[in-house]
Amino acid sequence: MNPSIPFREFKKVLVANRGEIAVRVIRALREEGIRSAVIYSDPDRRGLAVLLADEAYRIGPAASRDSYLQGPAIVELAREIGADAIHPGYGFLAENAEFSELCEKRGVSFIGPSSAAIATMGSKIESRRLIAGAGVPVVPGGTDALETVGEAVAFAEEIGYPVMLKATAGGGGKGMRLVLEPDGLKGAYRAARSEAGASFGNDSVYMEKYIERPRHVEVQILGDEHGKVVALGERECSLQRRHQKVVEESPSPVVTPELRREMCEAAVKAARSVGYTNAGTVEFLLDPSGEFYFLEMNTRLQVEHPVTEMVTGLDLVRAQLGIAQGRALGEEYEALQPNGHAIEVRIYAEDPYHGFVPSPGRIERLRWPEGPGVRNDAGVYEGSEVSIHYDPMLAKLIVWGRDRQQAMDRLARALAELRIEGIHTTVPLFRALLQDVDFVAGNLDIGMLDRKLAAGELAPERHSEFEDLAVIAASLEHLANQARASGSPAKRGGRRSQWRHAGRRDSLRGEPWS
Ligand code: MV4
Repeated sequence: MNPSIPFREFKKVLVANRGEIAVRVIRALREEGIRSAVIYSDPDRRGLAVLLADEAYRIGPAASRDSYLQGPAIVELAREIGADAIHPGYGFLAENAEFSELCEKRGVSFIGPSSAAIATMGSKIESRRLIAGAGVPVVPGGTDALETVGEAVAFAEEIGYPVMLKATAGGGGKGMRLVLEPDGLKGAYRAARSEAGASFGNDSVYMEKYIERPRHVEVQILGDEHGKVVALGERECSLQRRHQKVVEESPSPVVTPELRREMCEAAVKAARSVGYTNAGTVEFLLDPSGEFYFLEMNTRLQVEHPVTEMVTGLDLVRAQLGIAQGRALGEEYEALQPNGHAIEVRIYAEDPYHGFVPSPGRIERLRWPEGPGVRNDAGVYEGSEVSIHYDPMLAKLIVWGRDRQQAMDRLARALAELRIEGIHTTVPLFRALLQDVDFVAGNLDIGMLDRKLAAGELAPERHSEFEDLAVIAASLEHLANQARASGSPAKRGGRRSQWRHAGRRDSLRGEPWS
């Protein structure tokens, strides 16, 4: 321990988030013996996080900008209630350098990296420069903004088509344009600049060589305030729909121990280059030839952190709390090799077979899967109202197995147990994915899900043919009975269909509510 870094014991922490991640943090706080407080907006008053926290405070109406994004009000609330620290979760204020700075100024610990690290990683060209300088491979391309179309044309000639234009303030695909040929460059340059300006209030763009059919592989890192940085292995997040992750797993089906060592080393170098502390993720594109390139760094705890927890046995929120209190990372964080395999599916309140339209409403019936190797991180319960105001992710279902095959088998079993009624969810899509040869074989890339959906693959599993047969048989018998009844009044009402129960889903498939 570095004695110049004071140990700050947290007695109470304010969770500045909602849904499953607020619940996740509250659980860690209780395990650590730290009092939890949570903020909530009007529609979240009966949220699971409010039920589980020791204290809950209304922060405002539904709209995020009037509630969960009210940085100064949240910091003042933390002071009023005597919270030592704020955990921002992910989204909302988690990667807002101004907010983390305000926390520190007002004497409330921000459970995350320094505001300087957040700001540096928020600039794509600044982070590229710094990280390339640290000897980490970055996607080939520029590290300067392209001020004119002429500069863009000249640079594309230099690096060769196809190229990608990206917003320097970007991330998440906004202000990004793929340009396959010289013809498309001028239009794409203008479009990228105007979209970047509208999205980030900063219209500067730069250019990279386009990497074809890559995988998205990211490395979890932790840094303490004593200069130690560790990498906890990778997550494969290639199954995405329009930049929205859908399935994640660890380890990646294609990362060998040697590649893991290289990627982890690169991630540690990237984190060190900004003096990174707390939990973070270094994202890479892994091309089909096995080359990897730094893409960006996420300066927060990520949605998919549980797959890393399942294969390392660590508790990442506990680690975050320890780091923020000034503790040094112990030996348990070193030289980790993944134990077994974990897969996470994100359950969204969206209809995957109607363009993923949001599906708000009341969860009328809910049965979570349980049993060996199953973890469920949910923000809802039976009776919850799913509102349209926030991210539609309801829960994450995470399974662990000795190897990828057992994890897949457990995922199939868990999905068979799972029932959510009252709203549409992405659950049927996962059942279909488990029938997909490419998914099962781990043949993934970042465009795969969109291609398969566009091609009409991954259609919903048809319900059992037995059910159809039972319905047909029952109808025939009903008609026969009617015919008999009208022919001879003595028999009327005398017979009941033997098919009455056979058509019920529960008699065939174990469904409890038919
Ligand atoms: C790329 C790329 C291919 N080549 N850059 C998308 C989000 C943004 N943060 C970076 N993205 C990409 N950058 C080069 N030079 C492909 C993507 C990309 C992607 C990356 C990660 C995960 C999913 C993705 C889906 C589409 C495109």
